[in-house]
Amino acid sequence: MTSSDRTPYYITTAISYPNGAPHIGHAYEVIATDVLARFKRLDGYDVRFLTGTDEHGQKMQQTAEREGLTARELADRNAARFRAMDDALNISYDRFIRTTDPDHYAASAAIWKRMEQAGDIYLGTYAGWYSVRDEAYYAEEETEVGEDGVRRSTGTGTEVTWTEEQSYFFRLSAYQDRLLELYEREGFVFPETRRNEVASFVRSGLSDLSVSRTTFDWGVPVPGDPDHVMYVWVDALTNYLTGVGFPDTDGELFRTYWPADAHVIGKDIARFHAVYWPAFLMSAGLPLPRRVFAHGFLFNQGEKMSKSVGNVIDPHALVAEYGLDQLRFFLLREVPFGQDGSYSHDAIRNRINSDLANDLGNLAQRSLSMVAKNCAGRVPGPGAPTAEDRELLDAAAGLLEPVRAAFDEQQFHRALELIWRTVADANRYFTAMEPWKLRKTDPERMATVLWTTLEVVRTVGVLVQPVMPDSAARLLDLLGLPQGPARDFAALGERLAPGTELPAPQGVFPRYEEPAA
Ligand code: ME8
Repeated sequence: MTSSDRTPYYITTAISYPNGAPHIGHAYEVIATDVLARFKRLDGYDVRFLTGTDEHGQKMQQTAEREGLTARELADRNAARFRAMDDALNISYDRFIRTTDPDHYAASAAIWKRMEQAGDIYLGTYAGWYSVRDEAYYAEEETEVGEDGVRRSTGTGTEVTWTEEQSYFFRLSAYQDRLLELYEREGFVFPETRRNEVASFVRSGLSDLSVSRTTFDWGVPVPGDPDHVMYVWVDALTNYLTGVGFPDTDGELFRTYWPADAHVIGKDIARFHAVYWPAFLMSAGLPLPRRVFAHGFLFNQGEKMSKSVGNVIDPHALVAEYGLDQLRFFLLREVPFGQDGSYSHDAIRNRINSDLANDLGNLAQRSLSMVAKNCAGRVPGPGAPTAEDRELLDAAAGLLEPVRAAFDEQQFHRALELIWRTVADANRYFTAMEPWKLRKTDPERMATVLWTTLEVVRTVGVLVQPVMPDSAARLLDLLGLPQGPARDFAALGERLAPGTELPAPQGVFPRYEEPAA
């Protein structure tokens, strides 16, 4: 199949502020998005996957000043760390965008001019509360003064400062009705709780949005007025367009992939993606993304991560401790996507030892080692199936459909739960059939039991590739399944070919052993 035969699917993560090193919350988002991108590729889509860093704004400038660097130096140093994290996490992005990339300046200027031509940009004076930490404006009633006399955002707890300056405004208030209509569209903002939150914010009335700043200069210059830089969220959101070649709307990238199918983001930035972004696009006369998925927050043993508490977890350390695929599996299996989740050493260890080592690892190990010993290391040939064989094979063959449905709603934990139910069935089947006894009494029946079990391992191996790319590849290697199309979801309906020579079996999912004290 050439790429043009396949349905395009454009998926993005939020772009992270590189004002510090990446943490596990960043890793969580990019892993979940990678899993979706890989799933769609295996399911026959022509996927484009964008991730990167959001490098402008006051927060970056202030952090750089504190560290005695220029904003550009800070961005260069930390963007490299985000990219290194993505590579260490096996993230299959097609482009790592930095908002300091030259083509991004061109895209940001172009969307600005379109909004200006639509009559939606005007010059005024901004006076109100601004949170540098959140890079967000808040209405007075969204803030409160704490006992320490400091005014903070009630939603995020970050300090706000009074800001008064000449500013360009975007006529956001004109989009209220069109936005409310948009939220009626099934699944534009997902999950439902976030949609309700965003809709009630919009229903309560929208003010025009200040979209430029004059008190610092680390940003994209406003076309025609270089005293102003764009408000960082205007340029940040535009990254999704830059990633498909905007402003070249006639170009192949743009024509193929825009509008985006999914913007995957955290719940704290739903307002920017579900209110400002569609309004900018409507104003610019561009099609709207199909879905904004807001995931929950990840906490360390239930506690919010913060530099001052000292519980910020470096994703590289978790990979070193538990293994990459183990971490990827844990994050998606443990935390219902969309809800907040927690991770702890015990929870990760338990998932590794029960789901991976005991359940899937054991199923593969015991069937493959019997095949190695008793079937001359070749895929055995099955005889006529019994009712039990058929039931198990049907369960495996029936997995794709509900797993795909769960993925389409980003219910990864549900998809994995379904797959693991079949793994448990297969382990029970294997134990009940006692193939080790059949070896002497009925070798043909033994061959059927082993083949049936390997078929389940193949199906599971193919389906878990998005979540655990390396481990699944090793598992499929052990089954002698050639790389390439035989591992696509379209090939799930095929069967393991009897007689295929198999490599010597090896454990793919080791137990986690506590380091000696
Ligand atoms: O918000 N758990 O950047 P960012 C889960 N530059 N997700 C988390 C998290 C946690 N503990 N902490 C952060 C920005 N995230 C903007 C985005 S997009 C055009 C601009 C998520 O570095 C957060 O919700 O603060 C966001 O989706 C992403 O990490 C980057 O956060």
